[in-house]
Formats: sequence, structure tokens, C-alpha cells
Amino acid sequence: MANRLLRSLISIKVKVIGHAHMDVVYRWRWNEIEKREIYKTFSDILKVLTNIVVKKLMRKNVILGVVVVVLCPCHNSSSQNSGILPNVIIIYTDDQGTVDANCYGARDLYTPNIDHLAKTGVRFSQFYAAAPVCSPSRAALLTGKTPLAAGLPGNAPSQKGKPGLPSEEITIAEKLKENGYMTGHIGKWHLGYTEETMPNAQGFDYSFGHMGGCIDNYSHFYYWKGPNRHDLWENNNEVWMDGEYFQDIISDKALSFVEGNKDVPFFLYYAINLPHYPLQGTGKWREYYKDLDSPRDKYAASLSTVDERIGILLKKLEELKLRDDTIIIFQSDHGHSVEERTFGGGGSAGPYRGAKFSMFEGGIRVPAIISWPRTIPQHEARDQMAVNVDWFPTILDMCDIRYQNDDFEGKSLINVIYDNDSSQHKVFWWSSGKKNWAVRKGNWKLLKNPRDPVDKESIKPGDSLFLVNLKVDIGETKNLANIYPEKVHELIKEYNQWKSRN
Ligand SMILES: [Ca+2]
Repeated sequence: MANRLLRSLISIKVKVIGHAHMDVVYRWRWNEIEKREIYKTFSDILKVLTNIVVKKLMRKNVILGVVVVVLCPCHNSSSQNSGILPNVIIIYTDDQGTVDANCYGARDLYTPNIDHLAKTGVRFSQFYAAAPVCSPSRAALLTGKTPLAAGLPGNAPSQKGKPGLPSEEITIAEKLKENGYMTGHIGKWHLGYTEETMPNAQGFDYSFGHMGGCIDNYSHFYYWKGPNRHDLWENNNEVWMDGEYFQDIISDKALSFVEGNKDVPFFLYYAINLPHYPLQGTGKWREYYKDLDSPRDKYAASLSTVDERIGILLKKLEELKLRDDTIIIFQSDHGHSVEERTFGGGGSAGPYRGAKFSMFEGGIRVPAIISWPRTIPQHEARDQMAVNVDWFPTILDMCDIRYQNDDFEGKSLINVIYDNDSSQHKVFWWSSGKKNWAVRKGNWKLLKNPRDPVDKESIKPGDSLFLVNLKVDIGETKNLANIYPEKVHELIKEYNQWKSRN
């Protein structure tokens, strides 16, 4: 048989009196991997499908009048069918500023495809990365835990032979793989550069990209001070593609991964390494932004290069008729950079203070969108506080995969997304390095030894404890620590309790 996976399709048609007709199409595949969950009988499958349909309708607050379920299985029976699973794609951009998309208020950028995700999904306006730098943000995303709890509180080394995210941590890829998914990592990794910590050892069936923090997009050499090293890998094998533009390579790899797995549930972690430096957008976008000031012009060209390739992926999903049944999560890993290698800026945090490396809002508040046209609301916004550690349990809920709440510090966003419920995060914690941390509880936020890379001089000696009320001071301009000492103590206590657990 040419394909290792057989195809099957079930169409459930649910008619609801007084409400729209709703089609839910699920795909599943024969599962040749024995450890995956098995539904042995047709009645088991029917029960699971019915539960899922009822759950989805309940989420939509639909009053059921008559539910007609018509099952049309079009394959022969097997003893090894996997569960019923939507595809999942996480698009994780690198150093994209808090408000750097049209749907987040940018007026000088052109981001129609990111905006399209917002129009076909739910956009978050108070969404955080669990860290203000690359590796711990990614560790939090993939484990559902704060970086401290996940064992990677700071950036992983970019040198071959150095570890990163501990291999005993369970990643989204490992969990989904156990439940019948084909899993792929494409783009930046930066979570370990040893065989035990590279993507294939962390649950990814397929991996293509660079293992360190950044590369030149044409030579694929590490882009930092020397000695710079070649860093391009496919499934643990070093590959050389001299002169080929990395953004086009990973775009093609993403299309191939999706097309090659179109008949099976798949998870793609698409970690695009722009608009992180080097700011190497394409000539088309450099020309488009030629009238913007530097470095905004170079940053904008990089971001629109990313946006254009997101559009290419969306078009492919539509061509394959997978778009409606694919959960797409879009997020930046943290705020924009003001480092020398990015000409001191280019990105924007809008009204928020700080940037990458800072736990002021501009370092950790990020654009974040989820789109799943078949199921979740479209063109809606949510202002509830949420964090990237929430995606893991959210995905598992959406895929109907069981888990223990204690497995994560993240909270499922299902009720926030579907029903606009209040945030489940009463409190959240960040730490960066040994001396810098922050806690948010309600509208109060306490920063210990805050950093403001945009204006380093603005941090005064008396600001080692910096208390803000985000409700009245979104720009975190005024330190209220001396006015509300009891609030300072309360938040220090929250931090210490979290720290003692980790
Ligand atoms: Ca980054």
C-alpha cells in the first residue's frame, strides 16, 4: 500500500430546531502504532462522537430540539482506530511586538493574514508569555508550566552539545503523539542542542530548523558574535542548503508536512524565527516599506514576510479542505527587541512599557489568536488575562484528551473562548535570572528589580520593588510600593509560595 495510513471520514450532521444547521466532520485514521488509544468497537466510537457533539452544542448554548446524527463511515472495520482529533498548528513568531499587527492597532504595517486569523477566531488583548526571552517562553508553551517549573528559567545555550528543556518534561508533542497525532517541528528550536533535548527526543516525529537562538537566513550560520557556526538540522542530521532563504525553506517544509499528513491528525509547531534579528525580510517588502524610518522599515519588512507565509499556509489548508478542522494558535514568543542586532528597535509595544528582557508589559504581553472555524467563535476578542502555559490544556480539551489539572500551571481557556467566562488566573508569576521576578494578582502587579531596556535610566535606585495597578496605569509609570506596603507584602507572599513549589 502506497500510503501507510488509510483514510476514513465520518460526517455527523446535526440539525437543531431554531438554530443553524451544523456539520461536524471528523477524520480519523487506522493507527499502526500500538501504544495509541484504541476504540475497539463501533459502539465505543459512536459514544465518543455523541459526547463530543453534545459538548460542542452545549458550549454554543444551543437548546437542543431534535438532534439527528447520521454516521457515514466509509472504510472497512478495524480493531485499531485512533480517537477523533482536529489538527493543531501553533504559529510562534519571534520577538514580535505587543501591538505589531493591524488587528492589534498597528497602522503602518500590512498583516492581512494575521488579521484573517483574528477575523476567523478569538483574539486576546491581555495575553502573556510566561517569560520575556526566547527559550523559557517556548519551554512554557510546550509544557504548560512556568519556565521555572519546567526546568528552563533562562535561555538555552546555542552551542551544540549543550542541553535545554529537560527531557523528562512532557511536551504538547509527546502528549498528542501518544493520542494518535503525527507531530512536526519546523523553524526555531532553542530548547536544547543535545540528542536528548532536540525535537525528535521531545515528541516530534519530524523536525527541521535551527537549534540555537538565531541564524542568518541565507547561510544558516548562528547570527551573533563569533565563532559563528552552521546550524541547520533535519531529524538530527545536519543539512546544508547554502544560499537558500530560510523563510522559504520552512514555508515549503510546513506545506509538505501538512500535505503529507492531510489524512491523519497532525500537530505542527511552526516556530518562525522572524521578526527576530537579523531583520532579513524579502526585497518585495523592503520596497513596500521604503518610506518608513529605520529600523521600523526593516522590522516591518520582516513581519510582512512572516505574514505572507502564514497566508501561504492558510491557502494550502483551504486547498486541502482542512482549514475548518484545524485549530490554529498564533502568538509571539515575547515582546520586541531593542538589541543592537536589531538596530535598537523596530517593534512596538504601543502604550506598554518595556521590551524583550523586561517584565513590564511590553516584554511579556503579546499578540495571541486562536482560530478553529468549525467550532469556536469568530471575529471576537477576549480581554481576560491568559498566558501561553494555557495553550497545552486548552488544546487537550479541544481534542478531548484527558489530563490532570495538576499536570499544568496553565488553565484551559475553553470557557473563556466559548463562553467569555472570567479568567481562571487569580495570580501569575514570572522570573528571569536570579534577581528579577514579577507577580500579577488581579490588576496589581509587583516587579522585583525591574528592567526597562527601552529607557534604562528610568529605573531609579528606590524602584527595586515596583508596584503598579494596571487598571489605572497601563503604562506602568508610577511606582506605588510606598503607598500600598500591604499590597507589596501580599504579592511577595504569592511569589514566595510559588517559588517554594518550584
Ligand atoms: Ca524571541
